[in-house]
Amino acid sequence: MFDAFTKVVSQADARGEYLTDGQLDALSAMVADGNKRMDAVNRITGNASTIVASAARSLFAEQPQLIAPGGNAYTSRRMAACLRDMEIILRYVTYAVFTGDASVLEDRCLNGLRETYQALGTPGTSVAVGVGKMKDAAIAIVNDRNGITPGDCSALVSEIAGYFDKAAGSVG
Ligand code: PEB
Repeated sequence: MFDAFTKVVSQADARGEYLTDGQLDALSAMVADGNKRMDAVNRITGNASTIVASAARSLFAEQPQLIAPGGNAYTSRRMAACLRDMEIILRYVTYAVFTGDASVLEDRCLNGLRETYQALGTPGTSVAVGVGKMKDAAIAIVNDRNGITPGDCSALVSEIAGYFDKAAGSVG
């Protein structure tokens, strides 16, 4: 598991080289914008159950077969497993946003997840749609201009979007 700092150190060490100016500049910019990153993590974490619930509601409205008898989220046991899975994925996305690196998400959550869903007979494409809906909800919350000092968060938001896309792409 890497963060943005240990990732570049590991890459540099593999080549036996010092950090480059470009790497130092990129990490320095990340530190300078650290408050935005922490605010984003805080907002997503603080609204996690709303993000999961609204994404799940919208997924089931679009794909009602999931909650119909015989569906993959039918009976409260499977529904609970589904909501839990979405919450787990969202939690790992917040770790990736915090560390500025996808490796924690990849290693501890996404690695083998497609195969797990195949073995369970759970439609990964539907999970991917749910993750996409969490992405939209999370980004709307991060981009909310209320109660903050407004600034340019476009780079951070596209980084966050990338983590959700990575999660969706690895199951769908
Ligand atoms: C992954 N999900 C399920 C299981 C596992 C995971 C390992 C099997 C064991 C169990 O039921 O608990 N666990 C989960 C995860 C990590 C982990 C992400 C990462 C670290 O450790 N059903 C739907 C939707 C979708 C869904 C499409 C969006 O209709 C999910 C939610 N996951 C779902 C369901 C089950 C499941 C298990 C329904 C139960 C499947 C079953 O028992 O039939």
